[in-house]
Amino acid sequence: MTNHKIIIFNPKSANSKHRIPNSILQVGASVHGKYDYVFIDGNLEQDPWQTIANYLKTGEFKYFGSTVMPGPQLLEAIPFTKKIKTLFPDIITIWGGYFASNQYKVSLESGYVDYIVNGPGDQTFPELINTLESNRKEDTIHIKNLIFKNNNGEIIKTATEALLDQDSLPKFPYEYLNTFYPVKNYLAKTFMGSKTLSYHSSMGCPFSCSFCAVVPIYNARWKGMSAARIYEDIKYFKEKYQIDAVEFHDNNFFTSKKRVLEFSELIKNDNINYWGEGRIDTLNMYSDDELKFMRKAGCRMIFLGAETGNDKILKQMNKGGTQTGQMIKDFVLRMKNADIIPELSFVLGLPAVTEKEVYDQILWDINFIKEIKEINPKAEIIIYLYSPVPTEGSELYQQIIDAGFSFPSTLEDWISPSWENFDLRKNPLTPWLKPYMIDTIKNFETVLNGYYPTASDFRIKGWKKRLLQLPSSIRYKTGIYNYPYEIKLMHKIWKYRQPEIEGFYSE
Ligand code: B12
Ligand code: SF4
Repeated sequence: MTNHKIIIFNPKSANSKHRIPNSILQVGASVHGKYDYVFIDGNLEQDPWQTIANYLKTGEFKYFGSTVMPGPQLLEAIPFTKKIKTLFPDIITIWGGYFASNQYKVSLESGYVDYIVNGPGDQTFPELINTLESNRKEDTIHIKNLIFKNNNGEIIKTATEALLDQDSLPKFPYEYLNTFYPVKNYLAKTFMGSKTLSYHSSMGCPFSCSFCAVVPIYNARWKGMSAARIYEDIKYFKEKYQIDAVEFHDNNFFTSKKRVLEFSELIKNDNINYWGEGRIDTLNMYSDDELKFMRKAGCRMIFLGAETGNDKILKQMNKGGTQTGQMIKDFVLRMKNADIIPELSFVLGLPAVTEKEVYDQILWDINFIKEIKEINPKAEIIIYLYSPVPTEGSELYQQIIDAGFSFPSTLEDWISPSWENFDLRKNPLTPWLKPYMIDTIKNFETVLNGYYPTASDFRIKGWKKRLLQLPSSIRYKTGIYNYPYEIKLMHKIWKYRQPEIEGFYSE
């Protein structure tokens, strides 16, 4: 291979115990054997900028590709890409991932991001490199899933490619990744097992919830690998690295019941626990026996978007399907009987006509969460503050624009501390959500996490758990959530890990 080389970069996404970087592995797979490339994982580098600069100084590289999800990854993706354009202006910069695809305008307007891969890059990326390597820049317009600026400075969004048959995609270059970073270091000890693999087995989601970042990219499309193909990879990791747990990172792992049951059948004798994300109304169509069978096969916990117990708000969110508040309650009981832990995420702080309505709904959902805990105390609760995503054309998006919300107008603004908190859904900066409302939600969340510490942080048990529960139980039962400093202090001392921010606690 005599072509120019490519850097494929995964900006730092968590402070410790890192997961295998599937996004860049899949991008690497798309050019593997065709172009020379290197992986840089910001999670595992002491000084990732130095590593990037050292490669670029060789003069052998022409392309810098970075995956970019919102939140902490921006803290490296933005300044590094900017620096590359200043110090090495001939390098072509290419971004992909959820932030890049959803916030493509601000990314391209920065002047230092040349191309954005909009959604799957499996064909787009190699085609782009081919086109640029053969000096046919004018042909980029024919490459699907691409966004860039033309010579007149206009933003061009090319046609969307149909989702590819996932079994036909090349295998991930795990062995090649191993030459940069030992793959075994990515297999973490979690509450499910001593070596946990993160795996991604499908693209997109068949629904179109108006608050979800998957929708603008996939538009209700979903395609998954077959159970046999998933199992093949898991078998490889079991034989080579002795894994005993898998976390599926799919947006909607349980979309196809047939696939889930086939997979459970294949894995049932392997002693491997698994976790995945799904929808309540989809899983509610599984029978009790099927849920119990999945549990037997290793399914320990399922992440479910409950969002709210209020049917009217579920409609406002365009949740689709058939989910209702009553169904959430019924389903957590079925999960209790099947012995699978439901991990329910709620989205609080949606816009409403009056300030009072916004606050009343928050208090209503807090009560609903308490009802859920009564039905199934093992149910895990994840609370997000509603952060708008640009689902243009949706009623909810129009409502938030009308209420005075707008996204930052420069990439640099995205890394200001307040917008970083927006990404982490800690402070969404939405004009209708007042500081006292955020306090109520945050304080309730602290008390809830004190009274019911997540099972996924397996360090908080025994006396630690009892000590944490002592003040929390009084607060939880009396509804006095204000100033829960004693609980916060214990969380701080024991470095309590919220799974929604950094993934499950792992060692
Ligand atoms: C794993 C994961 C994490 C891990 C990261 C682990 C790691 N390895 O670094 C952790 C737990 C740290 C994490 C955290 C967060 N995450 Co996250 N995460 C994911 C998840 C579940 C999987 C990502 C993945 O590996 N996908 C598999 C790969 C193969 O798919 P892909 O990334 O889409 O890649 C394809 C294309 O996008 C494209 N592509 C991607 N990158 C690139 C780069 C180049 C150069 C090219 C050419 C193409 C390309 O080609 C790929 C192959 O086709 C996604 C959801 C999902 N299913 O993707 C959410 C997701 C990306 N996360 C999300 C969010 C919001 C967060 C948080 C901000 C949430 C929070 N409240 O705290 C935090 C903070 C982020 C941080 N710390 O940086 C959102 C983004 C939403 C949005 N508004 O854009 C998602 C979509 C989940 C969701 N549905 O809400 N996350
Ligand atoms: S079901 Fe989940 S992943 Fe699918 S659109 Fe709704 S929130 Fe997004």
